[in-house]
Amino acid sequence: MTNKKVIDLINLQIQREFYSAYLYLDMALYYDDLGLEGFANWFEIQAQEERDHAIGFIRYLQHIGVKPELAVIDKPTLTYSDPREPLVEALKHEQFVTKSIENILEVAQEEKDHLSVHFLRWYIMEQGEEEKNANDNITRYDLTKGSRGALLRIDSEYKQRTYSPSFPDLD
Ligand code: OFO
Repeated sequence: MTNKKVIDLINLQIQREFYSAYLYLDMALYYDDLGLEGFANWFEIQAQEERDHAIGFIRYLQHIGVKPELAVIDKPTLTYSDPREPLVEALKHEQFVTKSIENILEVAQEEKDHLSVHFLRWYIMEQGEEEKNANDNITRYDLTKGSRGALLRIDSEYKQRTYSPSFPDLD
């Protein structure tokens, strides 16, 4: 059966996923301001995916008959001095989120909350992909070695990224 400790952690995770969306939207605004519309697009779509992750947790609580609790979302306060910095901060943030979800999974395992354990596996896999993407973004940026032309080529590629819903399956 589902368990109060797990439910509290999921409510906290809802807030963290919405904060992720807010953080990535802030990064999108930073890039847009620099004229790097492709990077802005990439992060705006990432923000949409993070919102989906929050909604995924909300739907799960509803699925088990629990009313989700929405908390205050902090204002993103990071400032950046060059276009590489948001990429590094995004990777650090994903590593933080991975640890947060792993913690929920571990508590669910300890509490023998098998339904939550099963549900959370989707998020563990998703985090693996998100950390890889964040790492790849840094690697690709570093390959430009300061060439504006190379940066603009990546930017136009990132402009092609399109949104596809990112929800766990509840059926
Ligand atoms: Fe919600 O996956 Fe990133 O943080």
